[in-house]
Amino acid sequence: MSTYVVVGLQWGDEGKGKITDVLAEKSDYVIRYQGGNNAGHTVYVGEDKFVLHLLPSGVLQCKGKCILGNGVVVNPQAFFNEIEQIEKRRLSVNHVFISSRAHIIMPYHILLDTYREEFAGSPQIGTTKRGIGPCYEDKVARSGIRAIDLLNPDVLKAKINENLVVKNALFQKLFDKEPLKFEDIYTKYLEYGMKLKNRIIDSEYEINKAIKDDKNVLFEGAQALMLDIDFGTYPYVTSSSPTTGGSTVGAGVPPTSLKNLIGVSKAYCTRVGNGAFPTELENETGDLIRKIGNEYGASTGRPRRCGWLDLVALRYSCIINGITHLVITKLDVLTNFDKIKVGIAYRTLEGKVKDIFPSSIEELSTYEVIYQELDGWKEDISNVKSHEDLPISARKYLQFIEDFLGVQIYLVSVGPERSQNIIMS
Ligand code: 2SA
Ligand code: GDP
Ligand code: MG
Repeated sequence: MSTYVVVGLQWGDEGKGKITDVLAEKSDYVIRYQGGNNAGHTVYVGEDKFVLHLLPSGVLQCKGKCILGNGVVVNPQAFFNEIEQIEKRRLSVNHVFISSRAHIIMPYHILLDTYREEFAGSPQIGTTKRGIGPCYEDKVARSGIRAIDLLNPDVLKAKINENLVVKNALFQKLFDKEPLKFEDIYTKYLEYGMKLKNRIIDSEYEINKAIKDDKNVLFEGAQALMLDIDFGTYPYVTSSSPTTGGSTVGAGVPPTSLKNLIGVSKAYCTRVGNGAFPTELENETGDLIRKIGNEYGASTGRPRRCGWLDLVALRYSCIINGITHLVITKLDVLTNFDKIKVGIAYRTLEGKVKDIFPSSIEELSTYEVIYQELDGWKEDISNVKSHEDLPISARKYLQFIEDFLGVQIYLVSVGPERSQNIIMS
């Protein structure tokens, strides 16, 4: 019995949902600790496809409890929609809870996110327009509304009123939009509170007790390190900390309780939204990876930008996260390429070779990527179950990644289904 943290090591969509679902079978708790319904975590159960945005991806397999921790931002309507979807398929959702300290996404957050993306004076981040950034802004500004506030009509009334003074001024003066009406929001969110009443809990005590009692506790990250508010390609990032460390503040557990730090990376790279992507392939090869890998946003349907694996970025990500177990997904997508490239360093304008990921995306944009070319393979690997049965070139590809990063690969995923995995060593 132990603790597990699953995080994305690239720009998201590495297949964290699939891995979390697999690990959830043996978990007593599965806890989301940051982000909100901007996430899109896909889980296949046979032919049946589930895309989870807000609920932990362990919801289908975990027999214990699934919790949205204090670090998550919760859109109540999105929560009910997802609950309903799962209930329709005759699966239980009685084990899903929300931390009383989690912040609530309000209609003005979504509008602000949307208006800003369209406003010439703001950087075009390419957000999911789900109100994530503005909700975290209010949390830090200390004007946010938390799950517990939905259960107290007077507090809710006062907080909505205070917020509307500021938000409506902004909508009218800066964006030339109509103000929002207090009554509409208050009535709706009071109703949400009533419906959520039995699911809102002080989760921190329970999670810490579970860890002390030696239960299996799994923390599920959304997005990824390169989208992290501190360590990602700022400002083209999300507004939370999708690191392993983020789970301590996002679920209320001490750093000493974290044991198995599982980092998930695709065998290549993708990014959705704007911002730096050194190994991006804006050509036929990139289009081919998108087609074979079906690289489209799981929440918004946006086409994902595709490129070769960037080992400089991946090593940076493993260091910040302290990864103990590496998972490589979508290796099957690289089948049939004659040659596969991996980024191993950057060259500056002055011709200097760099092997660290820079803090300035302006500087990064002047770098040229130095690639190592490796042999591809032609054999279908989607049903391979053991490392020895992989083609020699695929094994060499994995070995190259392991050697470069100095982190052991623990699992290789060769297809979207639960069973399409190779456990290494
Ligand atoms: P936001 O909405 O404020 O979090 O957007 C800020 C940046 O973070 C990126 N982001 C994501 N990147 C990859 N996957 C995400 N989830 C969905 C998926 C995305 C989708 O699983 O496919 O459906 O489009 C996700 N969520 C946020 C976002 O693109 C911005 O670059
Ligand atoms: P997440 O956000 O990290 O959970 O990833 P997404 O669900 O957004 O995107 C990953 C996509 O790849 C999903 O459609 C998965 O079903 C799919 N997937 C996961 N692992 C594999 C794999 O090993 N091979 C293939 N071909 N698809 C995979
Ligand atoms: Mg995703």
